[in-house]
Amino acid sequence: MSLQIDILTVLPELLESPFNHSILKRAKEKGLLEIRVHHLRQWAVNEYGQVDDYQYGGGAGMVMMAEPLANAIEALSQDGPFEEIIYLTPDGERFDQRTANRLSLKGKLLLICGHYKGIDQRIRDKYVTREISIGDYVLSGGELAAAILVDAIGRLLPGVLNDETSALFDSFQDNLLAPPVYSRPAEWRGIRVPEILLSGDPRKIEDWRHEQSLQRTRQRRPDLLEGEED
Ligand code: 6GU
Repeated sequence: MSLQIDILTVLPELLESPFNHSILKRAKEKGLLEIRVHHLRQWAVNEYGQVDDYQYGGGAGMVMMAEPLANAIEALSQDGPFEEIIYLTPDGERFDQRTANRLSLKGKLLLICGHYKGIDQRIRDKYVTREISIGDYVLSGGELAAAILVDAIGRLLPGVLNDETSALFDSFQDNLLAPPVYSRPAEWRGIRVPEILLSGDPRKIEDWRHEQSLQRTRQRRPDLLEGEED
């Protein structure tokens, strides 16, 4: 199983480097993940490279025009249809681990990065299958949000993570935050690592970690436990 992600943007420079490091770099090298960034200007309607225009009804801010987006979507669909066409926008559904898990099971995705006042509503109605926001704040464009989606989804692809980095131990994978972690030395500036972690007793350690996770989640994110606390 591998995943191809096409990204449509007016700022391809912003997406040049985020996928060339660490886990995502390895995913690409292993052939599990392919990312293709496309400049929307290739599908501009005139020789000036125009892809945006004033909005009907008046008001400040430009709108990304329907025609370049439609041409881009249709051209990029030539070598096989997209399973999801995702528009990144602050008025989309909030991105979470569950959505990341689901999208990691797909084979071909298109991400459309919005800019200015967003994209012409007719493109949303005709092509977009899903609208996603990464949180309740406004970014100046969808590119950084797209990078976050690709990272969260790409690391979940089977074969990307090894046992040590396994997603099974992530915060959120079981609706709990991760427990605290420690490395050497056992005593640093007079502060000791919790003794249980030095005990060598895997069951006790697992219980302790689970308890710490629960405690952290109750304190910081009680919303995650709603309807789950036993
Ligand atoms: Cl996906 N785009 C923009 N422009 N702002 C955001 C967002 C997306 N998610 C949260 N804020």
